[in-house]
Amino acid sequence: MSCIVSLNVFAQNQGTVKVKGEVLAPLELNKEDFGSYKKISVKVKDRDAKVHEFAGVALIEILEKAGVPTGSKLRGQNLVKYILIQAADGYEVVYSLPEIDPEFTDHIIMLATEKDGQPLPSGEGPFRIIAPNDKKQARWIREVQTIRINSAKN
Ligand SMILES: Nc1nc2c(c(=O)[nH]1)N[C@H]1C(S)=C(S)[C@@H](COP(=O)(O)O)O[C@H]1N2
Ligand SMILES: [Mo]
Repeated sequence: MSCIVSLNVFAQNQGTVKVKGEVLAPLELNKEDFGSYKKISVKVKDRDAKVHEFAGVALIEILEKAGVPTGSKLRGQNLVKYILIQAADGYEVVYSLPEIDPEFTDHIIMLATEKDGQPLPSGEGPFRIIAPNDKKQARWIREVQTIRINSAKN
């Protein structure tokens, strides 16, 4: 039993999130890499109807480090780009770039790594999107593996 538990902890620590697609610098990040990011937190009601404090980094900061056009560059052709987020179980959700860009909105979309001071548990983490301003939690995607920038232009 203790063996299974420690294997599970090991698997969690190995978790990475990939940033790819139409980015200048593809990234593969683990929790330690987020040490150089600004840590943010938010208290918000989860689906269990209880308020939890989630901590992590802003999705926009990750995309900026990957060279995705944000702020003043987010215009013209760049406005048909979108963020496709894919999870370990095959679940996928989309956000648009202006939805997460601070020049367009004050809404924060977080890539959370902690809940109530603890790493996110297996099945939820190690990375989970928290979008406090989405009243419905369907885009609070758990077990995030890949953040892909695509263009909707055809
Ligand atoms: N990886 C992953 N994240 C997911 C889902 C999923 O199926 N897989 N379901 C979504 C939907 S539709 C909802 S309503 C909530 C459900 O959260 P809950 O299972 O904690 O109630 O998670 C969202 N995040
Ligand atoms: Mo849902």
